[in-house]
Amino acid sequence: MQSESSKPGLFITVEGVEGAGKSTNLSFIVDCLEQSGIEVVCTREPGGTPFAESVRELLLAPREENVDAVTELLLMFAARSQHLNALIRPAIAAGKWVVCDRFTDATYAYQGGGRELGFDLVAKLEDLVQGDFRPDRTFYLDVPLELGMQRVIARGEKDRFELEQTKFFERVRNTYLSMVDREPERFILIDASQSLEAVQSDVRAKVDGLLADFQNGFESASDNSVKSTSE
Ligand code: T5A
Repeated sequence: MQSESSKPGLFITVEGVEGAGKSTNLSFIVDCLEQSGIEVVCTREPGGTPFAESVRELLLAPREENVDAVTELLLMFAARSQHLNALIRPAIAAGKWVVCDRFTDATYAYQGGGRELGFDLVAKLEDLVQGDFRPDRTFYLDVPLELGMQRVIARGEKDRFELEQTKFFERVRNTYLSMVDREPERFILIDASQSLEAVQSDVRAKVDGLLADFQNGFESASDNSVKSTSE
């Protein structure tokens, strides 16, 4: 549809608790967009560039030493700053759509909610690192914790976050759901407890709607277009 155009691309994120099916559906979203002729950059957080992927390894490796919650929060944003400036912003400015597995909503949910650091500290770092850059649309894949964990366990070894207790993940999911409620214009809520076929049928319908909106002069939930053209 557009590449290297004068029009900036969109920033789409995919969120959910462990095992919600983010990675699986992210590939599906990318396929749907590419079939429509859109040039897509597919990425993830924490990570997305070689340096940020090294920070990801630091963050996810299970370890004996307890990792302080603020240390974890700062590392998430350190990786994000690199990712945003080296990959996401340039791609969007070049007219590509960036589809990202997790972004700052995950920090609100996991560090703000799960680790109980609260929203204010996360919001301060969000402003510092991102200015007013925000996702245009966010797919939130909602799944009951037990079902998500069953899928993770069936897949194999757990990372440092997946070793957390149920209470932690309850806070994470509740934080996500409260954000979905607060920003219905940005979040696209998907019932991810259904069969993969049913989930992808819902995702496909939402992507088609997004493409139609885009063709009819998409109204972004963020201010990225203004930013990326003015930078
Ligand atoms: N984190 C991240 C923070 O704390 N703060 C932050 O700011 C950020 C950015 C890594 C961790 O980092 C934390 C959160 C995370 O704990 P991650 O790499 O996104 O983040 O890791 P996970 O959430 O652990 O990703 P997973 O791979 O475990 O889950 P996905 O991507 O949601 O699930 P997916 O697609 O891999 O599917 C899991 C399995 O379920 C099957 C799939 O085939 C697969 O086997 N599946 C289904 N089966 C039946 N029905 C369906 N509908 C299915 N959908 C998928």
